[in-house]
Amino acid sequence: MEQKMLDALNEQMNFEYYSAHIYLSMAAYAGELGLAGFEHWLITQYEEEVFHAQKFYHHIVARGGRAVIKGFEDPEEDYDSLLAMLKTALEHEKIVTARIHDLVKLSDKLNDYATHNFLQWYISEQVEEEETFTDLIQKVELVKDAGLYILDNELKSRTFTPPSE
Ligand code: OFO
Repeated sequence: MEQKMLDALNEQMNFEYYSAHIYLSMAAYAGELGLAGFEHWLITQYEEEVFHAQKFYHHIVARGGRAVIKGFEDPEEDYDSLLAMLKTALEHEKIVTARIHDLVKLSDKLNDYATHNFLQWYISEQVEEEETFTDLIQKVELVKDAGLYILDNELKSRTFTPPSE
């Protein structure tokens, strides 16, 4: 494999591990909010990202390359809200999609058909990743409105009873 392709694949492998850390940090944030379901869901997302990274690792090794493990910057710890956190996740996935597309372009340019073929899985996966977060954001927004509706109805029943004196 050409060095340029190998470097780019290594970079993406490490970026996938970085994604894993971001989602684990998001899981911890959700857990702190008392949202055990979101925490669980995000830990599952963390596991998926580790899987994505490992697929890169195996492709690099299978092609005779050396997987180079790097560190990455600290993920964010806090968010303004659950919704803000999910929107950050969606933006992150859009970055990943663009990065995968750049890798595909590079594999085309270098006539690296094996890598081109390998990357097809990630193209489909990124469609799913963006769809998943878009759906979740929509659901949280709907539920939030429903919660407001319930609270609004509850407030309608407030009465004032003047103190008897
Ligand atoms: Fe690996 O797809 Fe999300 O980041």
